[in-house]
Amino acid sequence: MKAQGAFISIGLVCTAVLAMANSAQAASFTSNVSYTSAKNDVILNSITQSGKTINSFSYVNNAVIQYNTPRNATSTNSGAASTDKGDNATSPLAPAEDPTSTAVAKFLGNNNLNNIIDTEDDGTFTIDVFFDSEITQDNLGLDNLFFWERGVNSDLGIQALDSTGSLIAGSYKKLLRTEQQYTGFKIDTVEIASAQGLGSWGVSLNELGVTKLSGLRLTANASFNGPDFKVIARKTTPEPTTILGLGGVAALALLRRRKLKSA
Ligand SMILES: [Ca+2]
Ligand SMILES: [Ca+2]
Ligand SMILES: [Ca+2]
Ligand SMILES: [Ca+2]
Repeated sequence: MKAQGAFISIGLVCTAVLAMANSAQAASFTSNVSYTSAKNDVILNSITQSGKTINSFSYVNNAVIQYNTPRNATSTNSGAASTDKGDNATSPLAPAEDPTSTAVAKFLGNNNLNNIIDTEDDGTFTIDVFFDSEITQDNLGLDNLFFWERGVNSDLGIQALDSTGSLIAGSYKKLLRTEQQYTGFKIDTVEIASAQGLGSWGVSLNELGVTKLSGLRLTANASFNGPDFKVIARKTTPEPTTILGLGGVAALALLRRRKLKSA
């Protein structure tokens, strides 16, 4: 009787997983962080989405600034993308108003959500970023790309880059401020005087119409309201069908052992 119940619930889990895999539009996600204050390090430990928690990520490890509105010497709030951090947060380098490509990669390439790229409201940039491993489509039904945006008030353009660094045609998507989800916590960085809510977007490769990517072209112009962002990818794991298959075999073996015991 017990064994039968267990078998039924395993069946339900499998059905739910398949149903999730088939839904093209991914759901919202929860950022699980170590958080002490808006000005300190905000460390992303894991992400929970559709009841699954993932903690294996691919980080940005290379960036190429194609264009970044130059700074105007007479205004401190000029230029576009700059490196920024929580007022009391650690960072790989000191924040810079006119950062190098290396600095951009370093501020994006860790799990500290208080190390970000801040963009002036009317700035324009085109920055290519690359992940430390290739991101490929799987059928877990989870998003592949996770973005955060300080202020929940800006847009960000993204387009997939292949392994040679070339744009993948047709994969552009504009992430809208109105589609951000509030994470439930705020950050206060060097660039701003008081804490702002941190928003998030989850994006699947499906949504970009690609099966794999090595990086992203990130863009904004004056109408995007200066995105202040972080991007981290979910590390692609082995074929989920294999995992499900092995899980099924293990469950059957367990049932058989229980039956033998009770017999
Ligand atoms: Ca700035
Ligand atoms: Ca913003
Ligand atoms: Ca501040
Ligand atoms: Ca901004």
